[in-house]
Amino acid sequence: MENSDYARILYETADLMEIAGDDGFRIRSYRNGASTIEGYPERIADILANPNAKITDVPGIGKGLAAVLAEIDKRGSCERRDELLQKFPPAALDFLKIQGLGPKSIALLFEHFQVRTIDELEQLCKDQKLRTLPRMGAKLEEKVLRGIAQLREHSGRFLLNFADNAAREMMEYVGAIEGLEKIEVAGSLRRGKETIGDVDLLVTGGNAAAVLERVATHPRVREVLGRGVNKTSVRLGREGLQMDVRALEHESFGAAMQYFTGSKEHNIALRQRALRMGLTLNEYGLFRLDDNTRVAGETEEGVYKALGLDRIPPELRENQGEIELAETHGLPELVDRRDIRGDLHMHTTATDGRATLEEMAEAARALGYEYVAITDHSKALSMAFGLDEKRVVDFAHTVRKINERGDLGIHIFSGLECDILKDGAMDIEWDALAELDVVIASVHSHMNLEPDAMTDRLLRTLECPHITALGHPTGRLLLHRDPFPFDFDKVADEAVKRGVALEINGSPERLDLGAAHVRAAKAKGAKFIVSTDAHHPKHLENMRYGILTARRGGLAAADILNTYSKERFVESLR
Ligand code: DGT
Ligand code: CA
Ligand code: CA
Ligand code: ZN
Repeated sequence: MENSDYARILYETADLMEIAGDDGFRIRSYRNGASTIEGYPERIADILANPNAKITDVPGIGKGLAAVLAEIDKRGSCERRDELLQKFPPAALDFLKIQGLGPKSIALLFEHFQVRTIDELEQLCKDQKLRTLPRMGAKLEEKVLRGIAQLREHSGRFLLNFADNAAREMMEYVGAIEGLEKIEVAGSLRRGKETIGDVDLLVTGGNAAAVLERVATHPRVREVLGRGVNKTSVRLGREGLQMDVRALEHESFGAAMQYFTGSKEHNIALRQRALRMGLTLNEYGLFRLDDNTRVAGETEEGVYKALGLDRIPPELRENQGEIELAETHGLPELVDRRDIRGDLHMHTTATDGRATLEEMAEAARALGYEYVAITDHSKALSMAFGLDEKRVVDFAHTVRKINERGDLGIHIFSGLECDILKDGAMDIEWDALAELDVVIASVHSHMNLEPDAMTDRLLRTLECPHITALGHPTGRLLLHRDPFPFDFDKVADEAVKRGVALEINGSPERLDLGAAHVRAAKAKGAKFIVSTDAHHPKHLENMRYGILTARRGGLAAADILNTYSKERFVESLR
């Protein structure tokens, strides 16, 4: 079990306890414990397994939680969770995933209606029954209906990093087989889509039967869904991620990569193009219609070339004009991970990060970066012990000294992730912001304003002359919270006019901006930063997901400020 598994079970239990009306202090201790474990650098499973380590040495884990963690370690649940799952209908955990429906409302629902399933809850809303309960109204009914629709849309999809890690694990496991020539990721994961339905892997070389056999024996396999001569499908772990592994002949590997990378829409357009050229395209190759001769198939590039196209990067294969561009050699030169010279959004122990400035700097240096900006939270985030004006100014001063000493081997920019207040004002006085190199302005509260009010709020924010970038501009949390509604075009236009960059936040829970917004903003001439919002040194590696999103949005290195050299980046700051 990973730390995120322990954390999830603790959060769930806390939610169930809240529905049950348990003691608030106990609920908080579960949530605090979960939050600590989520960001804890060591594996909880290792600590529990090590007789010389004490789990109560982890901050926030007392004797009570220690016992709970040991139980979770043993059987994936704990006593209180089991009791409550007995007491409430099995769908209680799904109810908690409905946006806009908190534990208190769920408790009321269970008390007054015999709702057992999401379908029944949906019917209650449609029958306008929710509004008969205290503090519930027509608005909540609408919200719950929307929440249910979203839940259905989200169910069965996974975050990009989760699918990515599972794919890497399997590739390493299968890669050990002798004679294996290639094992590659295809499908939406290769296209870098923000959420993944299932993982598609393709292999060639070696003994196909042995490869497919080995897939089924991976320790995380929970269920073998299908087993054929060319394909094995498995379901992994308690989360149930599906993985399809296909074995192919060397000569058709390229065609199969093309076919199984998709997207479906891209493939349909490509097949139509083939037909117009007297060719037929399938997962085995590109063939002439008249005499069935093979024209291409061994490599993907060969398939595109035979269709009169430049090779289209997987991230652009969504049938959004990329085929036309490939025909006229007009595809953009997409940004590459190696173009990135620094990360401009990260937190430290000064607020809610888990590592010191020095540790973050060292990790960034190890990634080969020239510079980083340290951007801790501002005071509105009091839970995170956000910086006030005095601490902001002191911090700018400290960073100047650090750079003069120059002993960290990397340039530090003093920064701040400054909260945007409800009315659009900055959480920190402009004079203090002026001392900093990099200011990221972000919304962390009041996300349910009316769209017009939210637009006005962001337009007012952009009046501040010290902002470098708008942080995670739509506020979405993938599979969890939709973007807050506002007039994106208006805000992006204003950002362009004022020379404020837009962030592509590479945290896999966010990927915000998403590809469609990136594309639209680029068309307006916007500049971007791609950053990780790291709260731990290992999060710096999430740059990879930010880059995938930037590529899906069609960005080149020149569109992104943190591909610039330090000197040029400084010049670009207003
Ligand atoms: P996902 O798994 O929902 O995140 O998205 P994909 O794109 O990975 O979809 P998946 O796993 O169903 O199929 C993998 C690729 O296989 C897909 O991107 C394109 C290709 N493919 C699947 N079904 C069809 C089809 O009916 N027609 C065509 N042309 N291609 C298909
Ligand atoms: Ca897939
Ligand atoms: Ca699939
Ligand atoms: Zn933030």
